[in-house]
Amino acid sequence: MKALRILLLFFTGCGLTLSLARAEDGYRLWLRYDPVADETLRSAYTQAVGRVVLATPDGTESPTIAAARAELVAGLRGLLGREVAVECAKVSAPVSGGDEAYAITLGQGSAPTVVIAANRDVGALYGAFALLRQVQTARPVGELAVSGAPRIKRRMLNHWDNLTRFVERGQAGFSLWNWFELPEVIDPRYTDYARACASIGLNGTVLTNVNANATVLTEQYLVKVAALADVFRPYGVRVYLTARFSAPKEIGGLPTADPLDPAVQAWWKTKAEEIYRHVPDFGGFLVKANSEGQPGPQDYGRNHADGANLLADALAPHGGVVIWRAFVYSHEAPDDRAKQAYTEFTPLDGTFRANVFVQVKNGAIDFMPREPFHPLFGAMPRTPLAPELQITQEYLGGALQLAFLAPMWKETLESDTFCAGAGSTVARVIDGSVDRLGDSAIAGVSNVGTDRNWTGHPLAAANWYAFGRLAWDHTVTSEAIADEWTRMTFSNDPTVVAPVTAMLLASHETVVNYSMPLGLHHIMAEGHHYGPGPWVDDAGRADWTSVYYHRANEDGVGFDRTATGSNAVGQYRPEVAKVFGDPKRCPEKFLLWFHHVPWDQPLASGRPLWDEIALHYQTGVDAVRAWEKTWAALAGKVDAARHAHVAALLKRQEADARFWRDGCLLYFQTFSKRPLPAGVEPAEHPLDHYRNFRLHYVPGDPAMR
Ligand code: GCW
Repeated sequence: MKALRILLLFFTGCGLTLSLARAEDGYRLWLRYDPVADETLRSAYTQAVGRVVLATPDGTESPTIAAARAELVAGLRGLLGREVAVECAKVSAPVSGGDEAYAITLGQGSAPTVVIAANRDVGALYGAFALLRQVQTARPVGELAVSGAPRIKRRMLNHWDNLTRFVERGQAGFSLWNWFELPEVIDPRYTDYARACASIGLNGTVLTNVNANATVLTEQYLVKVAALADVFRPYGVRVYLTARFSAPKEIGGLPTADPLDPAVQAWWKTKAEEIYRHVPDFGGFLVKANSEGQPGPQDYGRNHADGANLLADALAPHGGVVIWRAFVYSHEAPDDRAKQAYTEFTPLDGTFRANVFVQVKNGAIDFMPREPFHPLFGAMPRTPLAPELQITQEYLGGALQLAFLAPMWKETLESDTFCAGAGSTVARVIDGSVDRLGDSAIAGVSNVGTDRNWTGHPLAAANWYAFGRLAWDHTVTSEAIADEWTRMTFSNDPTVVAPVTAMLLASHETVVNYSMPLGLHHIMAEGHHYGPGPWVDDAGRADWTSVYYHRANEDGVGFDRTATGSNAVGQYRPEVAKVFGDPKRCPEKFLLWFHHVPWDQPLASGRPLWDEIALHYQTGVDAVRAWEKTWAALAGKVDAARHAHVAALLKRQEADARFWRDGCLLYFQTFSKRPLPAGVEPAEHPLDHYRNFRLHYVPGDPAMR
């Protein structure tokens, strides 16, 4: 009753209709199109954008041109408060940069025409979003004339979405795909999803989980897949599916799924034909095989190339590709888990069909808060490698903690593999500029779900945005991405932009500090992966425990991956190996990844390792507390609903950061036997409190699938 009265007061105070219409719930993401606040700028835009022409070689209307027009009309209406005519025309000269490129030019005169030229209609769509972005981010009028072209051809989201609508490692509600209602019921949200993807240049989506269910390949489901593909097509987003390797047995009635069996080959060929009848521009298959219990070619004594080539041959006549994951490790293999993918895949280089990608996670373990780049990026010159990044924050606080991931992804992309001499960065390997293999791809494991704001944490949408922007152009800086996203999502007011971008840019390092600093990794709680678990020593298999990775004892902590240990450093090129392999030259952020270091070993600061570890945890906690203050000061500058939501989440993050700090330091202290250095707050509870704490029903935990 009291709440109702307060609500009513609120609505009468600021005008009922207005507040209802403008209630900000995050649904619009970065495509808000609210009026340009700066009057001078607004009238300058209004003058410069008299009308817009979408210029393509054939100059005709297509569903994609219609989508571009609709976006421009609605966007400019919102931003400028007027109707701007958008027409089609034939382009006079080709635009450099290929099929998806665009070039915007500004005309002169009393009703100046803005021309968005492109070689294909989808380029015009990307140009439309670019024009809107320039206006949304309050760029000077001259800067409306931008051009762009992607550096990577296939820019896709991977949805770890089950047909039950459970999203593995997803914390933003259920899967967007309402399989049961499809194909008849088309949720308008599918269109908004495609708009959001297209606005940041994404052109592919894998609808289903890599822990795959063959049912999606049945006729009953292909009709539903086709309905989604029809919605996404005008936005340039192609559909891909995960292929369960044992599908010929499970839904095909065959006694085997052996890739060398002619009946199995014929089954996949027929299945591919069926898929393409439903989805003529189907992108292809993503496959997790012989990994974490998934079936695969090794079940029949065959190798990964045999498996990938089986599917590649079925898809090739239709132009489809296979994206075969290198995320493999076996608990029967006694070797360091970090080495296993390299060991298994490098001998296969050159044996994959031309339409196969090998999809490689950014690091060799598994989306840890920080990993050195995966050595495979420097080791398969004859195979197109597609990086797999994780947008959803499986090990980075789920949808409850702020962790802006562009700096982490950039760190990997800018790492030098030295595979073809200095400057052979991961980014240049994967965009094809090192090995010139033709096709290129990049994937991000999606963080979206049915939450009204799509990503749960209002600031987590920045990661969806950042992934798309980097997939399009990996040279864009994290700062530029944070700046754009903040302006489009909240405001161009510099007193909002500066503090919000500062928070975003510091956030990944902050989460690393309070969870797994200095190269510590895989010390999270078991199963759901939320919160600390350095004590996990019994998880069914050694390589799922934490003690396997941190190796703490009374001498020190860290995994010796040098020549005296597992020699994982030997999988990097010598230029890299000699840096990672030398405890004096190894960047401290990777120190405990590669070295077992004595607790009293002085680090660069002159302080002993133990003190540095403790201070990193404290620094992480302190940073979150500082954000709480920064954010509180934004009250009134950020709409009330999102302000309150983020404030509440930061409160949770502060508590979670303390829990990480206290649990980990108490645990490691049992080995270091050293006191906390000055400035580090003592834990609130004894170690057993943290060790015995159980979280229940964590969203995204596969136990809930
Ligand atoms: O990180 C692990 C996750 C699994 C995931 C697996 C993978 C989809 O804990 O949930 O399964 O990686 O990437 O295959």
